[in-house]
Amino acid sequence: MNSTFCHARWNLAALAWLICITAVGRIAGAASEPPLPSKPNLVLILMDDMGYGDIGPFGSKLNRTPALDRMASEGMRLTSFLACPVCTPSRAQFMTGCYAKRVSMPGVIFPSCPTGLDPTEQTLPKLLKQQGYATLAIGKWHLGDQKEFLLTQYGFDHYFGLPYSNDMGGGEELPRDGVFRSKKPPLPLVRDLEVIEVVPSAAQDKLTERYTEEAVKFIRENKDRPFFLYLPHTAVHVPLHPGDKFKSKSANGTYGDWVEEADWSVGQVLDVLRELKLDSKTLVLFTSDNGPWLTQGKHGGTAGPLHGGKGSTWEGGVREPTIAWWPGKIAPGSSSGAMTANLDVLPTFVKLAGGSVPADRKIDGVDIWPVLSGQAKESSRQAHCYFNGNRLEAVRSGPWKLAIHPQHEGKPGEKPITAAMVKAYKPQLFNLVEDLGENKDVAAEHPDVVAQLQKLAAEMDADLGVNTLGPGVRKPGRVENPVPLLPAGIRYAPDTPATQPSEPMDLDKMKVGDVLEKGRAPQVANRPVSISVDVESKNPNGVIVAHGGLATGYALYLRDGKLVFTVKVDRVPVAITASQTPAGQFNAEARLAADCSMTLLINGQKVAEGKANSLLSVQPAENFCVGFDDKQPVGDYGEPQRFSGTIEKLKVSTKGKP
Ligand SMILES: [Ca+2]
Repeated sequence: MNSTFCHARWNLAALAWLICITAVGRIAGAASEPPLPSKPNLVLILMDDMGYGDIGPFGSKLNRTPALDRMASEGMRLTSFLACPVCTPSRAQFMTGCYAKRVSMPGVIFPSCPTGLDPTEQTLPKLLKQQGYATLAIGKWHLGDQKEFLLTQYGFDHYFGLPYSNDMGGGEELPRDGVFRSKKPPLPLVRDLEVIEVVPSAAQDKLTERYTEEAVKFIRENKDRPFFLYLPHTAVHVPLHPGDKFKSKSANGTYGDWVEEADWSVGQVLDVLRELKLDSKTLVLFTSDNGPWLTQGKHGGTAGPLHGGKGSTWEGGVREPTIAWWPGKIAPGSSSGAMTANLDVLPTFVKLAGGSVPADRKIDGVDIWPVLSGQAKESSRQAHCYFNGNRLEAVRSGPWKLAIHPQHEGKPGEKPITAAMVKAYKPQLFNLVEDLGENKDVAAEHPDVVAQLQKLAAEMDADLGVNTLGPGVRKPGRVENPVPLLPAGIRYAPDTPATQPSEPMDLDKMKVGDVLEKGRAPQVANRPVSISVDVESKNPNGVIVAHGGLATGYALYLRDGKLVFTVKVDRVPVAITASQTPAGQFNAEARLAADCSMTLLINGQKVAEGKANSLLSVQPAENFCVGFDDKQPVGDYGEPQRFSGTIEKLKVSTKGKP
């Protein structure tokens, strides 16, 4: 096929998309679909941080992946399977069939977090259990680490694994006095609801092998009944821990070693299915949760031909190396570029199991069995939304992807996106079929396509919100007093005590340009926060206090001569603005109360009020700054951002009133 023909063909495809966009275009010939074996076994193997270009079937020449090569030669490569930029939201989408924002799981959850996936959600394992499936999860969960949010609360009969990322633990060997003293609690290995071991660094080397043994054992034990195996590996997330048999064996360093061990693990699972003659009644889906962690250098993977990596809504951050395998049902050596996503796994698996998706709530994914079985060329889902946290950054339909917000690339040394960049941004349009690397913005050539995609973004705005939380967002689960997951009889004592958490802090010597680093800053997670300060500004714009950044934080500042207080949780800012702000010196007071109400006072008089979406769910990752914001902006500041004038008598309290 010559390139001119190829180009013409894709332009026709693009034209067809425009004609069809108002009709839901499923091409499946339902009448001719061959009958399915009743209740096939379902296996979902999920890698952590593996990139699009990290395995043989997706072009890797460095990592040897014979099991995945064979899996692809016996099954279907899905070349446009979309996940999320980071771990937690991706996992929420697999488990609920919904955009992570819809189920309030937009960002990464850290240990001892008070929130988790709402246990009343209709999850994939719950729906399969209703169809008589045995259900087991092995590996990384990352949808809440409190007992209320562990896996057996969501329809899994059993669970074995490290429930969050392998870089989130501290401490090494179990101390003799039973008290862990480290910056972070130790990594817990959990069976069902109990911590059965802690996982020091060396023990991580054995995780892939142990997970694999558990998986094979489960398949053998359930060979005579339908089962669902969810196997979200700890591999290949940094820190890298390949097993002894794989160390220093690959041509791609420690990262390649761990990819090759993961490939061995896939081979073990497929081999036991073949041995037990279950291959003809088992669908196995292999994929990853987000793109490669490019800032980790040689310890991160590669996105191959795609732009960007983990943390990004460029394709490299979200498009995953995906293979579907079911000998006899999925054509061997086949490939599909249909737009599919982790959202679609729940509807597809539940349908194959004989169930139906919940009718009492909105589910975003669709059944993609018509694509996997070769009955349809395209999915019946018209659009895909690329969220980064709670912010919608891009929308895709057919071959077209419209970026509506500046996108991080997830590369080392990248400069933060500023409010000025957001303001000046013009939407960029890419044809992903002609331009997989998203190199050429063709918005100017296709205003009609831009308008169609903007319409889809507007529809999503009315449902989940583009920057705010829309009416379609459901609440997360929440506990009052989160605790670290520890083995019985063990205590945890943080070795870096925070600055007095509940006392007013003596900050009144701080002046414009001063910074308190993260550990010394006011400890505000899940607490009310109040700021009082005397200010006199020479400019209509300027930051008074800023603490936090892209995801979580708060800021008090002047914008166009008016006092503004912003509280940002999970990337969604809520700002209240004083209608009038006096010239000369005045006292400004900003309060975020325990009930999430926000109040702004000038010289003791209330001048604005509102309601935040929640308290600050985690300690902000960036510094506490006076008179400027040193990194990612919390608020929508004007220019100049730096305060000019005097800032005096600053007080911050996390009790309520300063
Ligand atoms: Ca991940």
